[in-house]
Amino acid sequence: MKIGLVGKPNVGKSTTFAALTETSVEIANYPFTTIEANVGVAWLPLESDCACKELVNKAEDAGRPLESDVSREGSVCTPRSGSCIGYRRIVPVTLVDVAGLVPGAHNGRGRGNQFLSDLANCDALIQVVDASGTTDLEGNPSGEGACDPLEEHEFLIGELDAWIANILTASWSRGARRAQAEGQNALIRYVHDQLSGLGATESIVVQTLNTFTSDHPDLPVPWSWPEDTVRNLASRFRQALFPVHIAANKADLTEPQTWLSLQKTIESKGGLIRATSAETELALRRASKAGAINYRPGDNRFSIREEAKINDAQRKGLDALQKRVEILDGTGVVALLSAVVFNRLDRIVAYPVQDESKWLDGEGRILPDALLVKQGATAKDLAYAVHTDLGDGFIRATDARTGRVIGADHELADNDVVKIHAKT
Ligand SMILES: Nc1nc2c(ncn2[C@@H]2O[C@H](COP(=O)(O)OP(=O)(O)O)[C@@H](O)[C@H]2O)c(=O)[nH]1
Ligand SMILES: [Mg+2]
Repeated sequence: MKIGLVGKPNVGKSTTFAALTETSVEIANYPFTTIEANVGVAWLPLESDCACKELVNKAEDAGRPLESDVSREGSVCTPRSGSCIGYRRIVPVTLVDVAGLVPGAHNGRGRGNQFLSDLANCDALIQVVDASGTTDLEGNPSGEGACDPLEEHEFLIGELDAWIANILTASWSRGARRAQAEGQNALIRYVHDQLSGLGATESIVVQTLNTFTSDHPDLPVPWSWPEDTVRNLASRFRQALFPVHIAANKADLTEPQTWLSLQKTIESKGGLIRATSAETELALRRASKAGAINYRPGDNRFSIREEAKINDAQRKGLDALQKRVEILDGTGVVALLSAVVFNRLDRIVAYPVQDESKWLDGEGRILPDALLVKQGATAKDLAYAVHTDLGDGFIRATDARTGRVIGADHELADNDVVKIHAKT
């Protein structure tokens, strides 16, 4: 799972990245701070309680309660990566913070094609916009009303579409001529060759070409498509490859009506938009790390750990954060990422185990892995997600909750605990 943070310079992409990945990156109030893309891991809380809660309940019902460290707040699992406290299990999502996109990037302006290719293989993009509208399209601070968030979005979409169009048009006539000689499959092969570097699979290519031609029944044969038609097709590929959602950032500086028109546009295309304050999320994570507050990322509140230990200045700062969090109902940052992953990319969680009765792996770890898989994924897909060998050697699986045997094509449900039997 990989999500790209995109947008013009100076909107809060790096702040969002730093908050979500808890790593330090350069943040500054001028354009072009980020030169190389930052890549990191955001830990996202699952929507439902970790499956280890069931083990705890079962043991209790049987009169043999499980031991758990006080700091774990009941959790008994042993995650190989991430953590689980109070049954809130966190899973990794890769984030990419690319350099700000400036007008003309598809023609090589600014960092040009480099940052466009940083987006390759992202499952979705989150465009961070400056909802306060106080920076121009190039990211220069220029006072209120400098830029409309809708304009920011349309510019970004335009750059992405133009980028893909450039790739497709570069040798379209050659590819289409091959199709003239060899038929539709040659066209599919050509487009797939051109776009596979961006993460296009053959099935995406086939599907997108099919819907495009059936939506335009009057189109001539591909080898005589005018450039405009190829550009429209490129736009369809952009939508299929890079669905865009919006973080209306710096929401702490402004009112919701500033992004209302963008909201209508993005929602009409099935995208999500959330008001965010990356700066607030970053401050809360830092205060929490420093031991000043109790804050669980994604919560809409926090508490001061030890009132006696903070001075007047810190108290003032925390009061200001408290106000922001109340007005915005949280910082929006984790909520948006979570909605993108679970509601738009349709990820569910599955727990592969080796011991189906105790839910352990070979080394005695309890529910060691919580894997995000696509809704509709099968038992065999899960095997491949664990390891190629497990997928290749797949024999059957067991639903560890019911003990029932399930076949390769069995569709997984959210929170399934599964033992995979494979030839080794
Ligand atoms: N008020 C406010 N400022 C923010 C917020 N997020 C980022 N900023 C500020 O906006 C400026 C640009 O942030 P940065 O993350 O470097 O933007 P990038 O160029 O998009 O990566 C910095 O001065 C940040 O402190 C926010 O949510 N609210
Ligand atoms: Mg940056």
